[in-house]
Amino acid sequence: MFTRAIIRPPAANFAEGLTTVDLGVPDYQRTLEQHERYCAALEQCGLTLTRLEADARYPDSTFVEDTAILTERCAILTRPGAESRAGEVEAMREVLAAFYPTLSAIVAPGTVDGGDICEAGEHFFIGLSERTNEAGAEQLSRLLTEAGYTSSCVDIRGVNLPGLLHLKSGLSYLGDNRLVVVDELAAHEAFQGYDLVRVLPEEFYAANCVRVNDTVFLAAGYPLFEETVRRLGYRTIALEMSEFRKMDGGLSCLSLRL
Ligand code: CIR
Repeated sequence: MFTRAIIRPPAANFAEGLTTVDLGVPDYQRTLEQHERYCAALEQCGLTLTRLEADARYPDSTFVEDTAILTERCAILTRPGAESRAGEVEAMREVLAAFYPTLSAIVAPGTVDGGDICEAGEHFFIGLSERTNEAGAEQLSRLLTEAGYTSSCVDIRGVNLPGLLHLKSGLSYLGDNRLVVVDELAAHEAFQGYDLVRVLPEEFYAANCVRVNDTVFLAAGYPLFEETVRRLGYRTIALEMSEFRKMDGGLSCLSLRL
């Protein structure tokens, strides 16, 4: 059960962040509205929010998930793979110190973005990507092992799917041994033994969804996927994500849940 989430609203220069997709410039007002609805949905699920100040020094800093990996037993500060985001971690250190007695950290030459780390109960999938390198994955794997978890790597660097910035852009864990996965990743050996919920190619953005206690948050506008999740018995909340998508962001990256 999550009881809390950490969020940071987008700053006025949000549109100056990094992106690999060509979907236009986000509208700031709409971005704020979408973010506020996301926060309201978290509160509706019973979570208490730690609302950080918008930070214009880092236009991507609303994507707080990339700065840390939070588990029931440990918290690990990342070392983001994009230089423009490196400074985001320091601020998160202070915030997390209030909730965790000790914090571990990924160190150079390792890089890890939280968006590449998919928790699946006692197991963690670690994406190797443009942001998360082998050294970072090894450090993280060791820290997770020390905490009693297992992990495996999934290399997405050769996968040809525009918008697949992080592993979790194409993979989510619903609980109940169920993984949501895009076609391009479905055959990976790491996912054997799980029930796979496939996302159709035309709806691939929907693969980044988040189970928040008894509810699955999903991106609005992907009706087939939403229907699939409902039929599996989950309550759903569909959230408009158009402005975050323009900056390669998904639902999971807008909060750190604990
Ligand atoms: C970036 O390129 O770092 C941001 N524009 C998007 C980060 C999205 N984070 C995530 O999916 N975990």
